[in-house]
Amino acid sequence: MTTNASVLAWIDQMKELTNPDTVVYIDGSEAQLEQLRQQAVKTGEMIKLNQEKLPGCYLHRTAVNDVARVEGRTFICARTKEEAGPTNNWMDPKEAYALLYGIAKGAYAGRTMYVIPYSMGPVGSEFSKIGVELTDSIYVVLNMAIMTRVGDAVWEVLGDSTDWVKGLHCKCDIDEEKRYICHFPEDNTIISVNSGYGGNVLLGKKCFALRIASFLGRNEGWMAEHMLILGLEKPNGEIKYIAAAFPSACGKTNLAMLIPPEKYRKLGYKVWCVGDDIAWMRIGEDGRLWAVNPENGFFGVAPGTNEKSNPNALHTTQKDTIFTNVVHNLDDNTVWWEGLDKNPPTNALNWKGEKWDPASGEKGAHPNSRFTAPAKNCPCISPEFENGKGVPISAIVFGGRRAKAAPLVYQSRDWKHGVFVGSVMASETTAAATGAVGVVRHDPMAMIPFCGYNMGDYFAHWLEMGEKLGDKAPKIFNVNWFRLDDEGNFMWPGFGDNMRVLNWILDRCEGKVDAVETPIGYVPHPADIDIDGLDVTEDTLKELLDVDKDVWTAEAADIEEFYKKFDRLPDEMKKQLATLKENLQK
Ligand code: GTP
Ligand code: SPV
Ligand code: MN
Repeated sequence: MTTNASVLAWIDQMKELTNPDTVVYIDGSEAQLEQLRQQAVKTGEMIKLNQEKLPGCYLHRTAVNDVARVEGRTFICARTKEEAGPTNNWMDPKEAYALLYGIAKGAYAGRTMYVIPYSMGPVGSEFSKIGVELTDSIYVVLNMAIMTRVGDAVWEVLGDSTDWVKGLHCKCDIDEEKRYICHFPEDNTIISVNSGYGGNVLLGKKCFALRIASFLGRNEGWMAEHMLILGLEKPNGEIKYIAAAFPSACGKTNLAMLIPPEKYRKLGYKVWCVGDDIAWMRIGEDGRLWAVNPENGFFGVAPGTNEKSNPNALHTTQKDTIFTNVVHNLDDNTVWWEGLDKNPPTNALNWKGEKWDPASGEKGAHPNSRFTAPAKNCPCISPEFENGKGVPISAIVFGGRRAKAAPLVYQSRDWKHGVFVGSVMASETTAAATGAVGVVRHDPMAMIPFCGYNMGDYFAHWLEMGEKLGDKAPKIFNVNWFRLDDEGNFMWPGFGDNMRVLNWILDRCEGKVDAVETPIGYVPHPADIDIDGLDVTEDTLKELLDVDKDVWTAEAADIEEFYKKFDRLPDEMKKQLATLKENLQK
């Protein structure tokens, strides 16, 4: 419990509003969490899985209409529409409070209010931040207890400070028409109603650690980014750190937990996972950029995760994990999803809880089904994971899902050009958000759904960070694992073999290899990407690295169109676009 006056006053106000039967403070103890698990099993909110095969694991199904983030119903309620900017939905804060308090009124009647004190980043670290989430969902409590650091230790660190983020979540009736995910950056407040799905309701994650934190970062001179953080250990024991931003369901978790190809493993290469989704980065005393993963677990995409693609993730989910919207194998009370193996269970329920026949051709798991697993389960979790100072970043990598256009990898000419490269990212949409899948959309820095303020100002903030970092700035790259051939097959094997591209990236950072200058930046000499032992021919590699002038001329026109949206586009970005167009005409 806490004696913090600002917290207690707010909880009183929210009690008055939501009218719960009881209030339970989450203390972080295993005993309390276990009691909640039992309660959730009793009510059917969770299914206890085979405890011999999957100790501590549970299955949860969301409502059928509530399976992904709802970007159309996510709002940045800054004081003015201009502050929210052209890429965010905006609602006037007064109106938003009135609307959402109206929906939340009496929403906890007959229910329990759970009070979750949580820390983003190690508890008590200088760079960590505290939030309090109120929820009427045990599923949310149990997920937050995996994804963040929860419990009494957080109250102790908070003391009587008013520097914390308020989060109110009400399940209500999971009514799509009344679903709102609202952020009030000027008030450090988040309100989420009528959803029970991850990114909409685990308020520490996208709502706080990206939308609110990006706003705080801009004001305080640091960055909150949709990035994985990995450490690449070389045979001599040296570890270099890379941060990479890919849009949702575009390969962050997979890259973060990469297992190098056998040949590299034998040489002594190893990848350490610091984070798989979010990076908070600030300039350290040494002038370099340091990154912390504010989370404590992984909320990962289940489909496609298997012993070959991501054995580390699979291993991570073998205990103390909550699975959401996957297949329930009734034969042995375990779980399954598309791409796990070639033996779908025949006696099984699909993600909706209906009897499912794998021969029907229908998917059993939802494409955005997820696992929530503790970071400490991960076999390759970095020894620096709990280090609140973070790790120094050598390279920043942007990437998306592009069938054509973007080459396997290229390097920006400098930081400013790198900001441009990030700003013109485009990627095919995925099942992580509701709406059409496979449509190419612009997604600067993979932050389109997560930037908590005007994105023109966000670009300016990136430019400013570069000014401050000077020659200590990480080098900026772009990758694309998803290029397709004319038959629609991936041209690059991806997954563990992405290590071959990371090697080139670090070689470039260390000035070890030359590159080919193209209109869009530096591309590798084909000989510098190791394809030894791969099914990739030299011709394919050349094609993967090809920068087609016609395609990029069309791309430049498209960027110009996209940029028109921005009311506060820094001049530097316009200059960069002009340079690209010039380069393409040479
Ligand atoms: P969020 O959690 O939504 O932010 O997603 P993420 O960026 O962490 O994506 P994740 O690593 O979970 O990958 C999403 C999907 O892309 C999975 O189905 C993967 O199997 C697939 N994928 C990941 N890496 C590669 C790759 O290198 N090549 C190919 N072809 N597919 C990949
Ligand atoms: C994403 O969609 O980018 C995720 C999952 O990482 S969610 O928590 O739903 O945002
Ligand atoms: Mn994500």
